[in-house]
Amino acid sequence: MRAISGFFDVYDEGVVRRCRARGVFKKQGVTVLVGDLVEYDPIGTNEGVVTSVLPRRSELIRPPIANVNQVLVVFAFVTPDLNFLMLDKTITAALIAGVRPAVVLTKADLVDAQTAARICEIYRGCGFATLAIATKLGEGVESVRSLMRGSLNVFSGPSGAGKSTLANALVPGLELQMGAVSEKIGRGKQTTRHVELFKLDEDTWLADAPGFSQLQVNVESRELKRFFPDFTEAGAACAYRGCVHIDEDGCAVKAAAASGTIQTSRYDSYVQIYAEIREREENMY
Ligand SMILES: Nc1nc2c(ncn2[C@@H]2O[C@H](COP(=O)(O)OP(=O)(O)OP(=O)(O)O)[C@@H](O)[C@H]2O)c(=O)[nH]1
Ligand SMILES: [Mg+2]
Ligand SMILES: [Zn+2]
Repeated sequence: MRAISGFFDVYDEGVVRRCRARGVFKKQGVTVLVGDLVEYDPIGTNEGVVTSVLPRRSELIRPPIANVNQVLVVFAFVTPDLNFLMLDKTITAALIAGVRPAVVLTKADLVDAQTAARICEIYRGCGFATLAIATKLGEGVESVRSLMRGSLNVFSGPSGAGKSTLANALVPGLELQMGAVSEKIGRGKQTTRHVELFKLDEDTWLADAPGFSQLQVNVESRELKRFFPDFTEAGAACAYRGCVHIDEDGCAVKAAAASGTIQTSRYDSYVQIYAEIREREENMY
C-alpha cells in the first residue's frame, strides 16, 4: 500500500503489516513498488519480511506504481490552467503502459458550463471515459466512484489539480493534506509526497500520488501514432502505410486535423510529443 524509508506496508486480508524487504532484492536490482503483489514471511501480528515480488501486469514510472488497470488523469479546468499537452502526454503514457486512461476534469465550479462541456467532448470523442467534477461542491464525486469500481486506480496529474481533495471525498475518514495553488506562479505546491493506496471496497483500490509538471513519453517515434486512438480511422486513408502524420504528402490525419474531424489540440500535442521523441532519438547516435 505504501513505501516509507525502506519499509513497505503490506495489506493482507484486512491487516496491514509493516515489512522490510529481503536483502537480496537490492543486489538483484529489484524494487518493490506500491501496488505490487508480494509474498512475505510474517513476524508477529503486524510485521513481516517481503520475500518475493510477483510478476507485474503493468508498471507506471510516473507515478511509480505497479498493477493498476486504470489511470485517472486528473487535471483542473483552471487553477492551475489546463495544459492540454501535459494532459495528452499523461493519457499517452498510460496507453503505452497498457493501462486504460479515464479523464477527470476538476474545479468545474470555476468555469462556465459551456467551456467544461466543450473540453469534455474532446476526450469523449477520443473514446475515453470523461467526467467534469466540482469536488468542493460535492458534484461528480459519485460518478468518479462508479468509474473506479472494480479497478486498481491511480490519480495522475499536476500539482494542485485536486487529487488529494478528491481522494478525501471518496474515502471515508481519509484526511490527506491538501495545498492551495500559488497565485503568483499559478502552480500547486507538491503537497503530496508519496504514492499511497487506499481500499474503497472489496475489489476497488485508489492510489493518490504526487503531482508532476514534466512527463517523458517513452516510445519509438514511429510507434507514437498507435497511442492516439482518435487518429486511427483517418490514418487508414493516409497515402503511405508508414505515415507518421507529420509532413508526409497525402496525410489524412493532418487533413482531418485541419478540417476539424480530429481536434486541433490533440494533433498539436501529437506533433509536440513526436518532436520531443525525435530529438531524444537523434541524440542517441
Ligand atoms: N474551486 C475548487 N477548488 C478545488 C476543488 N478541488 C480541489 N480544490 C482546491 O485545489 C487546491 C489543490 O488541491 P489538492 O487536492 O491539494 O491538489 P493535489 O492534486 O493533491 O496536489 P499535489 O498533492 O500537490 O499533487 C486546494 O486548495 C483545494 O481546495 C474544486 O472542485 N473546486
Ligand atoms: Mg495531493
Ligand atoms: Zn498520415
